[in-house]
Amino acid sequence: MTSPIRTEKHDNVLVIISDNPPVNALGQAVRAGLVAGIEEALSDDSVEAVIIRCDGRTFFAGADITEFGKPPQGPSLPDALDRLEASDKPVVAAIHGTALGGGCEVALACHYRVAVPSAKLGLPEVKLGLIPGAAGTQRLPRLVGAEAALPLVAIGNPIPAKKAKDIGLVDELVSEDALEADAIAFAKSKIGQPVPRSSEGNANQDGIKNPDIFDEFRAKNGRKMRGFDAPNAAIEAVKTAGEKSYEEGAKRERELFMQLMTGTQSKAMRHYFFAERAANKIDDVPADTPLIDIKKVGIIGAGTMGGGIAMNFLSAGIPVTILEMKQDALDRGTGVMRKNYENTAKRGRMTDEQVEGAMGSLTPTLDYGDLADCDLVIEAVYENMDVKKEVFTKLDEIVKDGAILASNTSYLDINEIASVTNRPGYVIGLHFFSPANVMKLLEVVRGEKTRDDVLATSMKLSKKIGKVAAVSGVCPGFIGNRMLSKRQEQANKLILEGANYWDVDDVLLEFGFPMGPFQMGDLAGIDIGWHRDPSKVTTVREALCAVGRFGQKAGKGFYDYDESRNRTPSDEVKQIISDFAEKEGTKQRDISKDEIRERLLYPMVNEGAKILDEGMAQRASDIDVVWINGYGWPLYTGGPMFWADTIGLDTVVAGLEKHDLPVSDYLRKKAEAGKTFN
Ligand code: 3H9
Repeated sequence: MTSPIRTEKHDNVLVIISDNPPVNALGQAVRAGLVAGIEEALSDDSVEAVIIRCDGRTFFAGADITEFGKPPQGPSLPDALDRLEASDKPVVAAIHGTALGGGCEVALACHYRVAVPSAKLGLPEVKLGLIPGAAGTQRLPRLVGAEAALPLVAIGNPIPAKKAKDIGLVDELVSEDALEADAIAFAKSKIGQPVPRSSEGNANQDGIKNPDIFDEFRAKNGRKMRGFDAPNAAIEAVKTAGEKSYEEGAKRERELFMQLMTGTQSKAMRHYFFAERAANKIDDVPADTPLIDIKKVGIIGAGTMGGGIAMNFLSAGIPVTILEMKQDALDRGTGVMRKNYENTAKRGRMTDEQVEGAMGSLTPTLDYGDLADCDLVIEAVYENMDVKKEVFTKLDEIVKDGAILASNTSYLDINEIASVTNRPGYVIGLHFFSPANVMKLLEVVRGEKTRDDVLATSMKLSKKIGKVAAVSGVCPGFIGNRMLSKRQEQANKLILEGANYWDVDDVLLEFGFPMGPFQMGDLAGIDIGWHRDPSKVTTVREALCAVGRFGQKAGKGFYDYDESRNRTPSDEVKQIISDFAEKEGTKQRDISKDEIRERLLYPMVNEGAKILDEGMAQRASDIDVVWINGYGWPLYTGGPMFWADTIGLDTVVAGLEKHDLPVSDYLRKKAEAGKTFN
């Protein structure tokens, strides 16, 4: 097998080049090649400096994740990096693309780092439930200080090259189209000087002078880190860098790394990494399907949903024409969009020019005719089949042939909507989640007649607008809401049978969801869809509305709220629920948190199994992607199907049976055969 690493000599500089597509992951052959390259440089007296760079789209994007969990094959990355750093000849990392994880660590072990301005550097290991190796946790703080290292190591978001230069992670920004030449010139300028080794740096003194920075960091980022094991381990490792020698710190890092690597969280998060990428692929649509060029998008409806959807495209540089029925609704909608953008700018995440650029690409209109030349039109109008059919009939007449017509419906039948058009092949569901400019998930609903190119274009487009897409077949509620309805059904039953509604919420919070169903109800407004007749009470929600408990906006719903929106359980509501249960003839009893958890979550897994059995989801991991990105299922459990695999499908079946809940044949068969979903 040929090595992915080759060397080229330019005068007295040896350039070590990796060519390991697609992302130059640091698999065994690459690590071995790097060590061989450095040995070549050291054994050749005519070589006075070394460059490490990559061919293709990026510098090393990290360790090869597919090797995780398999028996290790030497040289290990830490060993290879120690060999690099030990060189007395200056070694320069020449960075383009994304230097991530082990890739960033290669750069840290080099004596110098130069990068093109478009490059990004980061240590995303925590997103895989891990911490970076010794280079990340021990070398980085010694190079840039503990305070600058903490967010990189414990939160894991990459930073642009310019920021990396500002904190001292990159030494020089070089020309975008002359990386190698500039790196060689830089390396030559360092020949003859003593090499700086980041393992010997002492910038980590800030953490020693002010040990509070670690607790302050924890307090500031507590919400983001809640439930995750890796960030705390990462903070500990960075702290150790200030307290112990490099060797001792590296040893502690290894212990923490191995604990995480063998734990369930990292397994789940690595599952998710590949799940997200698999979800973008459609089994029966060839990867080379020609795509439809989407240069202009039309949105119908400038309400919260339509406006949020439009912002996704505008932010990605795609012009949008947005249609409303009345001028005041149009003005209100576009006003909200501008305000959202301006708030983003205030938080420093957008420049004023970018705000004006995005809003400048928006064309508000009251005239359907203005949608004629759009390549994709998405309707986000009222959820009613007759209204949707009317809209699609009109769109079919007006919008040019070959354009995609999409519905943002969250549960209606896409095939029925498509049937009123003369182009059912061009009709698709694009189900965004609210707030649509923030939530990552896009459920792409494939109708019976949806063409391959329409589907492939939608998947590609989803990536362009920063969404994570998963394909669903046509069924009520698609993947996400269909499973949610099973959880909600049990939540409603549980509180009638005597469970405290706050226990129901707390069980989900403890499991790792950001919110429980009754908190969510209060946030959204309990009166949504209420018939406004206080004398007609057929549900608990109607009983609450009848006494003005409309939710957070009224200061009371399921919970009572103070001015800071802190919630307290309400005796009045508990009484309303028990009165309602009595009226319905439901006997109340004490219900444990274990029962609550099992009855909320197992029916979702069972519904997921049915979705798979019916072919409504391509694969179990797509269901995980939907629930993690659209409904806040905790990432560190890997999603509902992976979680069910982890606890055992036989446990799920036994739990469902214990509570007299239905078990699908598909789930039962898998459990009996000792199989898993993923
Ligand atoms: C680490 O480094 C631990 C060390 O510190 C420990 C030291 C002891 N390995 O995302 P894309 C595949 S942990 C294997 O669609 P993009 C990916 O599955 C690692 N495979 O492209 C996909 O395959 P396919 C820390 C990998 O342009 C293909 O490459 N590093 C890896 O949208 C294209 O990927 C990270 O966590 C990998 N490391 O984004 C970075 N990375 O075509 C992880 C990618 O078969 N990677 N693949 O579906 C990324 O964030 C993105 O892939 C990247 C490119 C931004 C690089």
